[in-house]
Amino acid sequence: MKIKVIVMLLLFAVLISCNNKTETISTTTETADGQATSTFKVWGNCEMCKENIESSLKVDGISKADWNVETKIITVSYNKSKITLDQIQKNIAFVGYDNEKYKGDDNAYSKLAECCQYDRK
Ligand SMILES: [Cu+2]
Repeated sequence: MKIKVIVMLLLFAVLISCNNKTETISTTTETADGQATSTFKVWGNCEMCKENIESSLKVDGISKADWNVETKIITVSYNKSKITLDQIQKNIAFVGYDNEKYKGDDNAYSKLAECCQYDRK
C-alpha cells in the first residue's frame, strides 16, 4: 500500500516536470541596447527545412537565425525596435512551419518538398 502511494507520487512528479519542460522551451533574453535573443520550437524535419525556416527570417532587424535540426529549437537574435518576436513567429508560419505560437500556413505546407512535410503539432 505504501509503495503504491510512493509510485503514484513519483508519477505525478514526472508529469509535472514534463509539463514544465514544454512550457519553458521558449525563452527571451534582452540586453540594454535593444537587442534580444529568443529561442523557441519550430516543427520541421531536415536541412531543407532549416534553409526554408532561416530564409523566412532574412529580414531587416534580424541579425542571426539558427534552427537546430536535432532539437527543432531556433535561436533568433534581433533588434526589438525593428521586429517583434510575434512577427518572427508569423514569418516562420507564413512559409509553412508550425511553431510555438502560430500554425504554419496550410497552402505553404502543402507546397513543401515531400521530405519536409513534417508531422504537424
Ligand atoms: Cu525538410
